[in-house]
This record gives sequence, C-alpha cells and structure tokens, in this order.
Amino acid sequence: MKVITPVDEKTVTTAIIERGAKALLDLVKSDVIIAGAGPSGLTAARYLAKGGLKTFVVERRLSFGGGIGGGGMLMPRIVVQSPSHEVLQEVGVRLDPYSKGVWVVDVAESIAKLATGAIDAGAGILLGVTVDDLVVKRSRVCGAVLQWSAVNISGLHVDPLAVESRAVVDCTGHDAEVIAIASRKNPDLKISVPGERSMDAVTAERRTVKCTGEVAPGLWVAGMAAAAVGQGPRMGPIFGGMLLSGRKVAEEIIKSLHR
Ligand code: 48F
Repeated sequence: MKVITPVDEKTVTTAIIERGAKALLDLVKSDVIIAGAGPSGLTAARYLAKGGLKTFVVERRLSFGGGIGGGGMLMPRIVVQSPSHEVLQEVGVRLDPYSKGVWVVDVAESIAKLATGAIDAGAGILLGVTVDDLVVKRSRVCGAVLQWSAVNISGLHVDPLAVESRAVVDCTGHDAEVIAIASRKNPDLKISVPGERSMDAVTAERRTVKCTGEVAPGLWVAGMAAAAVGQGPRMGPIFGGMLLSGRKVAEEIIKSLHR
C-alpha cells in the first residue's frame, strides 16, 4: 500500500485561503454572471463559455441542479422532447426513448453531466453564494452584488461585495428573484415579475423559450424565471424548455457582446 502524504493543518489552511482568494479575485470582473445553477443556468454557462466569454455561475445552495433533482414528484426521471435532447446528447446524457420525439432521462446523470459540461467548457461555478442585488448605473446593469448564503440565513448584518460583468442572467427559477429585486429597487429599469400561470405544458415550453432574452440593458432572463417574467404557464417535470432557453440566452448574449 502506498504511504499517505503527510499534510499538516497549516498547509491545508494556507492552500485553501491562497487559492480560494485567487478564485474569488477572478470573479471580480467577468463577461457574464449567471444567478442559479439549475438546468437553464448550467446550459447557458456551457454555451457562453464555449463562445469564449468569461462566465461564472453563482449558486445559492451548496449543490447544483436546481429543480432537476426532484424529478417528477421525486421519481428519479424527467422528460425532454425534440430538439432539446440535443443539448443533453452533447454532454453525454443517455436518452431513453419513450415515444416519437420524447425521451426520459435520469436526474442524477443530467445534473452531473450538465454541470461537468459547463465546467469543462471553462465556466466557473461558485456554490453557497447568493446574488443579492445588482450594480445599476444610468439604468444599465453592470454587475452583481454577492453575499455568502450562510450570512443571509444567519440574519447577521454583513455588507456584501459587488462584481463587475457585462451581462447578468437571472436563472433563479420560479421566483425570478434577481429581476424581482431589481424591479423593486429600480423603477427606471421598467421590469416586473407578474409570475407564472397555472400548468399547460405545451404552451409553457414554447413560451419559456419565447420570453427568454434581455429584459433591461445588461440584464437577461432564462428558464423558469423567463416564464415568471413573461407570465407563461408552469410545465411540470418536462425540461426541454429550460435547456433551449439556456441555449437561446447564451446565443443572444454572445451575439450582443461580440457586436
Ligand atoms: O429552479 P431551477 O432549477 O431553475 P431553472 O433552471 O429550471 C426550472 C426547473 O428546475 C423546474 C421547472 C421545469 O420543469 O419548473 O423548476 O429555471 O434552479 C434555480 C437555481 O437558482 C438558485 C436556486 O438555488 C436553484 O439552484 N437560486 C435562486 N435564487 C438565487 C439562486 C439567487 N438569488 N442567487 C443565486 N442562486
């Protein structure tokens, strides 16, 4: 058996602080900050990073995947339909054919591979951090205000830190949390979150993708947050709209920032 390399506590602590601080410094200025590591956020991150943009996903929880893990009423499967299956195929998720143009996929595999796809493309994912607010100057979103989720949960008064980015994407799901905060604080941005409508899966999938895009200068929306902003219906455990929405927002941001 090989001998375990002895590493003392001081080395562990120094390594973590040195390299952790370096990783956080890298976040200070980026092209795109995505709030939320659910299916739409992870998909957007992969295409944005592939498109050459410096991209970070900031996720409140200590895990990624958002609503994927809950499957349909905790059954470990979700459904995707054509052409969204291509997004999963590209990251190697195995598709179980169910009916014409419809596939069933494993939730754990989807979470793992969507996240790996984003990371391998070059995107960073920061866990345990909440997008608390935005940096807004002359009616333009220029960055995100970040806070440790643990601080928010504790209720302690700790000032957050702000990072600069050319685009911020709200992929926070049903509450469109970032846009909701921005709309309360910045009437000049002329945005609102009327919320989603009751379930209608077919309409919802189309509408989510349609409502994806830039909602105010520098502020973008994708996934379920787009349905909440565009008053689209909810759709339950069919995820094609989330993947296509993530891809669409990335394509539009790439076009806009490369212009
Ligand atoms: O909810 P979520 O999975 O959003 P999505 O990508 O996908 C929606 C589907 O999962 C499902 C559905 C489709 O059938 O209806 O709900 O639109 O992922 C949102 C992620 O954002 C995180 C949250 O923890 C979750 O992982 N989040 C929420 N608010 C913040 C946040 C915030 N302010 N800052 C950072 N992360």
